[in-house]
Amino acid sequence: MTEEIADPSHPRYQSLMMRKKVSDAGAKGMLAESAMIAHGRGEAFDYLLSEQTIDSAFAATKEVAARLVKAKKPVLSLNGNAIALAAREFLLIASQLGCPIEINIFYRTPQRMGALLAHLKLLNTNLDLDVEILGGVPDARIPGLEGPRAACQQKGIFEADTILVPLEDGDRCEALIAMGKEVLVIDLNPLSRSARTGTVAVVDEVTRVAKNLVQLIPQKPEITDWNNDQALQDALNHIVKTMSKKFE
Ligand code: PTJ
Repeated sequence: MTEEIADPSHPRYQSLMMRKKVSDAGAKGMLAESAMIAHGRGEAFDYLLSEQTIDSAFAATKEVAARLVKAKKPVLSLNGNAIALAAREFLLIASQLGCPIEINIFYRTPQRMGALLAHLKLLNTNLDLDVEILGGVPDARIPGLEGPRAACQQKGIFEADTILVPLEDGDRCEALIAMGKEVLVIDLNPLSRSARTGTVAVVDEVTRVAKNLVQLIPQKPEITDWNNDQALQDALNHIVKTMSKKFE
């Protein structure tokens, strides 16, 4: 039986709609089996952040926009969950930057790659955009990683100087940093290895970040002397402050 979605006045409407997006993408064969669990982990952190873009996350998003605009060869590396939740916004961002999107998934199967490529290509056409979608024909490997998750494309991730990686796994984030790249992370968990390893980590929900980037990129913000540890500490402080208020 299909689960009914509450009406828009429901206090958890946005959250329920996001779950539906993940569940629909799963039914189309786009996602890993553990995708909903990963989403649930994100939801838990989002609850602790009061489901909002906190000030330090907005500053981090602005920094990401600045670094993407300044990059010589940027690429957006998208996994299943990021495509399920914010494919439209990421296509708009890639189009603004004139850069490719590379589908790069942790649990790589030909079926999933086919479903994700078809989804992005159809949306690209429907939005009347001309974004290059890579990932289907891997011809390079990320050094230091074993198995299919090392697979990438030469003219995409391999040669990029700056990579946006929403929901990246810690090993791959470290491997990309070891290749000398600027790695721009989106992850609701401020304690994750990716958030701590990335050049800039945005501790915010991927859909909100993508929408903010669409607004910020045309403004061409300036790069700052970014302190990632300070931004992660701000997110943790926010969580502690919000939680202690609940018990006052
Ligand atoms: O690459 P794929 O498509 O094969 O998918 C792999 C998943 C996402 C299943 C895999 O990477 C995984 O299991 O991820 P983890 O280890 O559960 O990590 C997911 C991270 O993303 C966690 O730190 C979550 O807090 C965070 N996260 C989940 N949903 C969101 C999110 N961050 C931002 N926005 C979200 N909507």
